[in-house]
Amino acid sequence: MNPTNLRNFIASRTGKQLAWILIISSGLLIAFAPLPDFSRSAPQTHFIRIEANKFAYQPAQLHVNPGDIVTIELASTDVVHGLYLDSYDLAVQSDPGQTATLTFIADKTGSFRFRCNITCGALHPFMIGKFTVGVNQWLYRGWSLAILIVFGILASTHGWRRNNTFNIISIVQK
Ligand SMILES: [Cu+2]
Repeated sequence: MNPTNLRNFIASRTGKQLAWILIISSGLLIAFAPLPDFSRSAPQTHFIRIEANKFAYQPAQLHVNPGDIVTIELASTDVVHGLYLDSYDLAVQSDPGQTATLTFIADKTGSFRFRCNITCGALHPFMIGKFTVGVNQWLYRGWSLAILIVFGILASTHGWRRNNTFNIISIVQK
């Protein structure tokens, strides 16, 4: 579309129509545009100490980038606990007051459960954590879309006329 056509197209719309076109196209952009790949940076080394006691891990949420080298140091503070990482099929176990380490490359992306694999008491099945590899794209996209929706609702309830502060037509025509 050349500049004259674009100008005619814009002039033939009302401010409100333009606002919706703008909002809908931003929405599509947020939902489908590729995000920069943060994981391309050089692999990092993580040393993560996880304390295990009945019936929780501390921390219970881990996040690394794909390709990172991860060492988990499991430290049990009460009874024997284990840590089994789903999908990676890796396990480590630590005796009371002792530590045990597990080193691996985070070469599978996604969110994986880790769980205690040593029966340690009544609530043992609930002793779980989450290991995430990679950028959680949907989190960013979800938040951006939510903000856009609020913006859209505000725009439609307050009206969006040619003389408003948000005067897209005069901005474009200048
Ligand atoms: Cu356990």
